[in-house]
Amino acid sequence: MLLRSRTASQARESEVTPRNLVLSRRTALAGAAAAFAVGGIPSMSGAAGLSFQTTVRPRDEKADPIAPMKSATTYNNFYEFGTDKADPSRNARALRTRPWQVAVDGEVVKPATFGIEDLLALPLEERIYRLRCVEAWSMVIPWVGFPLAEILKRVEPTGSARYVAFQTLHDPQQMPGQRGPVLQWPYVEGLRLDEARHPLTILAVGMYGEVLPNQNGAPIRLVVPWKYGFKSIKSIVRITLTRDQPPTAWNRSQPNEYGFYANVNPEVDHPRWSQATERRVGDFFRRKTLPFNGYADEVAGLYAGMDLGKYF
Ligand SMILES: Nc1nc2c(c(=O)[nH]1)N[C@H]1C(S)=C(S)[C@@H](COP(=O)(O)O)O[C@H]1N2
Ligand SMILES: [Mo]
Repeated sequence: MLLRSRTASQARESEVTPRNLVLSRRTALAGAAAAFAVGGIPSMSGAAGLSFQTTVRPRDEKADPIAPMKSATTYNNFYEFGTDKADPSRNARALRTRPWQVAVDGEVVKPATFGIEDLLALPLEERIYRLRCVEAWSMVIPWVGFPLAEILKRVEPTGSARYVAFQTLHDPQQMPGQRGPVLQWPYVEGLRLDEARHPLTILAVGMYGEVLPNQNGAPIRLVVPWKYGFKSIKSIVRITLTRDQPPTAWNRSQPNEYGFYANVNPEVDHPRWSQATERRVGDFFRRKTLPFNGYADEVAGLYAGMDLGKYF
């Protein structure tokens, strides 16, 4: 299968480990995720799990440990649930993630609406990626998901499709942040079609072997590891293939600070602070920020000939 061979070659420098993990998260029980429980380790009563076959770590980061799950689930940006880092873990608890559907439409031959159960039934992989926030902090997180390309293939983009637009749920009743004007709601994001099809671009449905916590974008969110974290839009309900570059939430709000591309670039500072270094959450010392967040070997070719100072 095409997807598998791509993953294998891309994993040249990687650690590829077959394994199954069992989840303990109680929220999984209510939903269809329970159907994918791995039989193996019935240690916790009612344990439900995501099963995945491979772990892919695109760069060698052996000296670069995975963030404690506690940090990744309590230090969040998800403005629909408040602007403080601690707000999403408190306020997203009640988000209803079942039933959930993702509509895929626009410049496609076969528009389709996927139930979250259909998406969880796709072959899942663990991807250990750095997430680098534009605020100059970062974490290494083990996501569980599948390549976005897998969905795009199914809907068959037309010859006119050049971009992919994403939209978060808009429900001010459930998302108190949407009752205020901090951003124009719903949160929207976009990628060029070749970026969206790149094998590093995934839709994540889990992290740390568990079903995605609400504060991290349950039940399904984008992860684009070579771009600033704001590109990795959470709690997605719509994916639209377009001819023209779609609007993005942060670009719409402060266009001189947040560009469409948002490739991690230590040489292009944010107008109000440097992007040359970053602080790994939990660390004391800062470290150098790497071009494309360390994934230049994989993705720099997508931007050959482009002035990345202009297209920031
Ligand atoms: N819908 C939505 N998606 C979002 C955000 C948001 O506020 N709303 N914040 C973004 C930002 S700025 C970052 S850094 C990452 C944080 O992801 P994490 O909380 O899982 O680490 O989510 C991104 N996705
Ligand atoms: Mo961010």
